[in-house]
Amino acid sequence: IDITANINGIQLPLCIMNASGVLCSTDQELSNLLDSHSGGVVTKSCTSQPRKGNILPRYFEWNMGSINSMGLPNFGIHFYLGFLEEKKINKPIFLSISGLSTEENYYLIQKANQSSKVTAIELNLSCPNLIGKENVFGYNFDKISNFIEKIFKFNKKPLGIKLPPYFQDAHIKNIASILNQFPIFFVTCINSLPNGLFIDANKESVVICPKKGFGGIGGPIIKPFALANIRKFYTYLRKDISIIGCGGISSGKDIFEHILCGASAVQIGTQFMKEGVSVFERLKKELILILEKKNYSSLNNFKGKLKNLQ
Ligand code: RRO
Repeated sequence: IDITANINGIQLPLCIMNASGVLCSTDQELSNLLDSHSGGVVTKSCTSQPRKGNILPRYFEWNMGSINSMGLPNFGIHFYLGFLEEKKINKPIFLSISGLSTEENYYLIQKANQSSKVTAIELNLSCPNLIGKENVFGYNFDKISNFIEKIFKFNKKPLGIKLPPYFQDAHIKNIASILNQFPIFFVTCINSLPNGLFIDANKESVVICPKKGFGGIGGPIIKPFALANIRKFYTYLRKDISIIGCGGISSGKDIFEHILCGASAVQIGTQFMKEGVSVFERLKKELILILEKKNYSSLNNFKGKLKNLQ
């Protein structure tokens, strides 16, 4: 059974990889990912300079989900490019970048273009947790088109965009029609649901410190929103823009559902945080079992083929 993935020409040995942000910040974490079954490695979103991020505690998980307000802690782009330079690379590398301004993003993309170790850029337009920069850029419909046009005046690397969840059909149509005008390789959807609030009723308190407890929600409870966004983008995007599904995956069945909606590969966030690098091999086995039962020999047998009633 073939469960490799093809992201618009980028070949992943397995259609399952990590989601940016989770256990992909340090030398040790990235080395562990390179050594794991993960089909690719995406790095923690980086900025031009190192950042400490928000005050602790800034991550909390419960049975149905997770909440985070990390605030983009990272060692800066030069650390990530330096790490890749030193390592033997055995799978596709996605460098996630998340500049705090358009100018910073142009700089980061330029730097990424200079590294032969970066397979593709994942441009994060969906960070929800920046203090003093509350806006999620992916919701700024007016500015996105101009911004992306400028990027493709100089960018030569395969580039994809990490999107926030959208909640209106018209918004997805609008973003898709903008993205369809550019040579984008893939979109990754979705980032965490912004500005959620989890509380501890016993303590009568929030559970994370920054921003009075508000943060991005991930994990099982966001799966329906991830599936909806993947499905709509699959119908509105050009067929040569691949979709990487992210959101609420903790089993092989969840991966099957993402692919049915149109994902070509998937990323694991909250469940990777809970389980560590062994998650990739477990999910691979669970997905293979499902395909065996259904007599499918590759993802293309069912990718995007979700049925409607009647
Ligand atoms: O670092 C974060 O707070 C963070 C980022 Br950049 C992001 O894209 N998504 C998220 O849930 N947290």
